[in-house]
Amino acid sequence: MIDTIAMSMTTLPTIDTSSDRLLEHVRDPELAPIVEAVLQGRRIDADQGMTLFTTADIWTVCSLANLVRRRLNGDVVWYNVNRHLNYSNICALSCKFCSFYRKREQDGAYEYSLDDIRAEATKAIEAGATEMHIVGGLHPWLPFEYYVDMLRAIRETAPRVHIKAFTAVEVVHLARIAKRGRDGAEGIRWVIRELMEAGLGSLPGGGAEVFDDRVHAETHRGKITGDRWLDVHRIAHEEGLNTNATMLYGHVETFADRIRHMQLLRQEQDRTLLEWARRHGAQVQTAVDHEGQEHEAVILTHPDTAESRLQPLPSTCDTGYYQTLIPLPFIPDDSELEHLPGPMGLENLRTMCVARIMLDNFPHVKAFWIMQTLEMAQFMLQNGADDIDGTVVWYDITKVDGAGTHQEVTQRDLQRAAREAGFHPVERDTLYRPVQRDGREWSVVDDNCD
Ligand code: V47
Repeated sequence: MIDTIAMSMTTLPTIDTSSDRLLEHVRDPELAPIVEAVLQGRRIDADQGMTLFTTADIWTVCSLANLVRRRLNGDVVWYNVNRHLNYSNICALSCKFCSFYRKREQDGAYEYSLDDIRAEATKAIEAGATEMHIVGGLHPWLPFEYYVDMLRAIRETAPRVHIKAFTAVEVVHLARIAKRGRDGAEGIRWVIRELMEAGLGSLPGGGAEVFDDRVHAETHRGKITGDRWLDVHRIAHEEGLNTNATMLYGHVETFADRIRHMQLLRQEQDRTLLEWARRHGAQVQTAVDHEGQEHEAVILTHPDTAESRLQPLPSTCDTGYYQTLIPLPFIPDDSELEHLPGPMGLENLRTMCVARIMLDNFPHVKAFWIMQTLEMAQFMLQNGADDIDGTVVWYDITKVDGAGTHQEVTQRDLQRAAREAGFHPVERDTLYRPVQRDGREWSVVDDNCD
């Protein structure tokens, strides 16, 4: 098997992913129907997803992911100029995979004051950032007003910077501390509206972990369950916010759990796209899946090619949807699950590929370079991913290979990484609109939302 993989690696660049010639290179016969389905733009099911995880013919899996990636994003690699801000690591939860959280009395516990936050917003402007990505622990004592004031302070200091903030679990926590109910949808909706009023522009994808009750009980008991996470994002979409989704893999979950996670996200996105299509009078067709079951699918016609197939939404502003999936490899260091090995390179690559193939209705899949390393992210760009996140600067949640919290790359590094991988780098804003830049000055090319 090792020989086969080594051989395939040398032949990879010659595989023509744009036609049925891909079929000629398939070494595992079980993959043939999957290749046919993907070539024809048909959706694959859970069993087929499992085959992608278990086949020895990983290079066919890579080629398929590349095919889907190129259909959706051509030869573009998206990146942004952003700042991650982790406002506090004090957390009421003790998730076993997490090395970030501290209890208040513990060494290293911190929380940002509003002045600290203003200072971060000023630094973001000085660096020409278009986005601040803000998440933190579930702080037991900070009042709801702290979060609203945080957004307002950023809005005042850096009015043009998009605020992507608060994972679903933080949103539920805010509903609790604002005494808007523990679990009701109305409390969540109220919180999201208040935060939007104060400047919130989108929700990041964090905290999804793996949507499975066994994994929940074993690694992050006490955190919201997968159902609740999906509810929060559904409400955010209804309120017009775009969101992302993560999948934290490589710990105690199984391949089947990963596939189920992807299926749930795909199902949710279908629902959102359908809603959007109805609202916009887009074509909604009855499609037949591989088992002969009829279901409704949103068939959007590509404006340039007039080709009709399931398409991601254009970047409209009135309906929220999932923009990006970010597969996050579990990094064991300093966590309670430190005894686990964590996933390695090929496992990370394959998971990225399977995500790209399964989630045919997600416009983007991100190789978060902080967790994947920039070198591995380059390889992933050739195998499903179309985004590498941004310049980042400070990142507290995980550290790869002994890195400190200062983890920064320049725009030039990101552009070089994309070009070296054979792609055309395009700076984007948080909503994937291309950005034009002259040093610190920037503008959105197609700005029809503000
Ligand atoms: O929510 C925690 C995960 C997430 C570990 O939306 C860990 O664009 C690996 O959500 N090993 C935060 N992962 C990161 C995140 C994110 C990153 C980049 C872009 C976006 C986006 C979102 O990191 C947490 C948690 O799920 N995490 N501990 C760990 N030991």
